[in-house]
Amino acid sequence: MSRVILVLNGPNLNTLGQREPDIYGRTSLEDIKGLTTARAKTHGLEADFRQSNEEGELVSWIQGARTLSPGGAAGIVINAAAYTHTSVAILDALLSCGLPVIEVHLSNIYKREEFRHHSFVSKAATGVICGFGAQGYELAVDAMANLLKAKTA
Ligand code: CA2
Repeated sequence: MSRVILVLNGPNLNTLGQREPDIYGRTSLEDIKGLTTARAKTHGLEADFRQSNEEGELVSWIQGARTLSPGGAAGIVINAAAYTHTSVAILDALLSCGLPVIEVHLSNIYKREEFRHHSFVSKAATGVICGFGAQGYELAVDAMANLLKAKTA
């Protein structure tokens, strides 16, 4: 089985650490990439960490996950950011990708505005981690490693 986890990040997360630190913390996305990659390594996994501000690009990456070079991705961790609450296109791509999906959010979306309480992504996810800041990505990698272990056992 592939040892690659595709870690996808949606719009505006590239500016993380620069604004609204009370909500999103001071850690940059580059820092989170480092934490995620290191955590994946402890499980013998590789994190393919990406960010896009474009919905279509995220959809294309999800569509390509199974055929990702060299052996395809084993699972997807996704923080779709604002597209979480709006994108049927991302939901449809996740539903048809045939891979385990874990949804992650830095903030606790249920403590925030009502419009953030609904997630399209959740309908395709095995589980959701939110409210733990950057640590949520490490927790998501741990959870994915367990899912993949259970699959091969
Ligand atoms: O908590 C999360 O991880 C979110 O996915 C972040 C999204 C938000 O729309 C979701 O409701 C919850 C926003 C990402 C915006 O990123 C920023 C980066 C720096 C400063 C402000 C926002």
